[in-house]
Amino acid sequence: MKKTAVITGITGQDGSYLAELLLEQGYRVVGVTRRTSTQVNERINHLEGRIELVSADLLDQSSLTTVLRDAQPSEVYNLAAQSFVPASWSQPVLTGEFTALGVTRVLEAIRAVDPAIRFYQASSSEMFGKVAEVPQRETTPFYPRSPYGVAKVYGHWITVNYRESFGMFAVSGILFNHESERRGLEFVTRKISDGVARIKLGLAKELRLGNLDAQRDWGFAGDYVRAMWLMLQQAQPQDYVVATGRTHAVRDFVRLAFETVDLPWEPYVAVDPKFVRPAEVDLLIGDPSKARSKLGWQPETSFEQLVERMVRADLERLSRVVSV
Ligand code: NAP
Ligand code: G4F
Repeated sequence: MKKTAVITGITGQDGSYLAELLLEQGYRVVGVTRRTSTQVNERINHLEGRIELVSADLLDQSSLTTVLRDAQPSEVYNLAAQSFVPASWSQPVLTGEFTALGVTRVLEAIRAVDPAIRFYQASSSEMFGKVAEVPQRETTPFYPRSPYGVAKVYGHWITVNYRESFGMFAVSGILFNHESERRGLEFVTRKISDGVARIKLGLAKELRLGNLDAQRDWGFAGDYVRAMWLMLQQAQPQDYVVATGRTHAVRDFVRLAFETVDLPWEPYVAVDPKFVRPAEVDLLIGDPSKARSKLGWQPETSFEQLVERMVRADLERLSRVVSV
């Protein structure tokens, strides 16, 4: 019989890649969307007819319980969140409701419907914040630096707590930054790839950014959803760091992105204090050895390949707009 998986956040970057992976694995995929006045499902339009969409919200307990009661999944992937770090300073309470308490609501829905459902929580390297050790691993203490990071620490520990309190198969993937051509335009990598493509096509004259010195361990989202799935196929529920083990400064991403279109970066990039954060996470670099040894997971896309694929995808997309 086909396995059923429920994905919250299916309209997001990771939700779309995970849905593709689970369909390939033969799953029935039920995606949770929230009600909006206009339907913007651009990341999953190509999956129409192959996935089922149901309406629920992380703020609404009964809607989550109803979704699980109706869908009867064996696996739930909680990818939904307010995921943009700067927005967590302007909307800290909402971020706490979605990104922290929302996790408890999904866990409570599982407990009410079927505690045997396996649960994946999208934890984040933002939890390491002002890092206590380099590289960061599963045992590294958390020191979050934004309301988003604080909310993710709550989501992480409530997942551990439900595993220990109720014996649930509830795990967290502590994922380092992962990107793609489906990344939201407000995140730095996509802002750069989109900005570079616009400059190359004569649609923009400059790219305004914040802290160019911040370092991130960037991987490709398509590789990272495989780790999520593998975590739920294990005999024991455990948490894993998912990362490449390499780190690069924002400036390196910028330089490579401009190199892809044969332009120097310096004349086009301006630092704008508007994009500098009240508290920064300076350096993230993960140690993925546990994921490699226990899950057999490793990233397949290099940093250089990631930058190139994102810039080329934006060039292609914007060229189509220009030629219309
Ligand atoms: P994303 O593109 O921002 O997607 C977030 C998803 O959450 C969207 O589908 C959004 O729906 C949904 N959502 C937000 N609030 C909701 C609510 N109240 N009820 C129901 N759905 C709601 O994020 P992503 O990059 O795919 O990341 C997926 C998850 O991994 C997030 O939890 C993120 O915090 C975490 N994470 C991401 C990274 C990364 O580098 N990408 C790293 C570590 C952890 P709408 O389309 O309606 O807005
Ligand atoms: O792309 P970012 O906005 O991602 P950030 O803050 O690292 O968060 C992402 O990764 C987390 C995993 O560690 C996820 F949990 C989270 O949901 C999200 O997906 O910023 C990356 C770095 C920061 O240091 C920021 O200060 O880029 C720097 N940056 C410099 N200029 C900028 C900009 N970030 C943005 N968004 N926009 C800029 O203009």
